[in-house]
Amino acid sequence: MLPSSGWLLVSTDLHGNLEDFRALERVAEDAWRAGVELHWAVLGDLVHGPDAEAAARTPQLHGFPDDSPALIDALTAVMARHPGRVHFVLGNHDAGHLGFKHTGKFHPDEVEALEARLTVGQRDRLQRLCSEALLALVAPCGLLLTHGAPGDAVETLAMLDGPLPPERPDDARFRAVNELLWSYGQPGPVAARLLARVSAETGHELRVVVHGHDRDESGWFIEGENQVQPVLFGAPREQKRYLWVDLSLPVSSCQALEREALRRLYPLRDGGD
Ligand SMILES: [Mn+2]
Repeated sequence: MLPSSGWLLVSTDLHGNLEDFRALERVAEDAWRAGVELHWAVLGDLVHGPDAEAAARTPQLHGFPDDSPALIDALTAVMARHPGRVHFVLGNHDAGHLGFKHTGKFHPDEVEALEARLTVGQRDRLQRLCSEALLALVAPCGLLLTHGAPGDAVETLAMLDGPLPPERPDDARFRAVNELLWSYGQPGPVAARLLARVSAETGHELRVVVHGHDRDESGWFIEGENQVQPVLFGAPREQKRYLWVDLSLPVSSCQALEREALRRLYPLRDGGD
């Protein structure tokens, strides 16, 4: 649960992109230095970057080195410098390192491929990041923040609590956690039902799910009038976006969020946005 004052920086999938992480970190550090009460939500898929073939085939989208090991160190360091201000939400790629299904986007087994590159210290730090990660964050101004787009399987946020991965593959909690980690988007009415349930559970009127996991070359999309994604990974450099949200003002709609909170990670040179 985030506070109902201050500001919130929301960033989505990084997939080992250290340059994007450093750009976000500069935004956050500048704000903290200026005395802003800033929270930073990192919405998962920190690790697992492109292989050489993807970088060569689509350089605009994948032409960056896979700096996943350095990102593990960098996120750990910023969390230590600013206790309670940086919130890591687990992604399906990160979850592979906790014993969830291993992903195979850029390597046949990305969990094994990354762990083979890590020092003992980095392996420990990755374990700690993932085992202490959140599955969802609530902003009382009206946002539910997750990696994937949760739906009907997530009956309550409380049911997500407990050891990961869930032990019995047939139970409701297993379905809920995996739906939250792996879904690309929900039909509007499904997300509306979810938001209504979580609003009743938390006592805050939640209107929009902000998630990661997907990609879009325009750097931003709205689904079902109640789900949004600002995109970093999978958008060309000039379209990469993050959110900068005033936690004290109620969010009325996806469009209001777009108007008031959507920012480019690398501002255009002519100053236009
Ligand atoms: Mn993902």
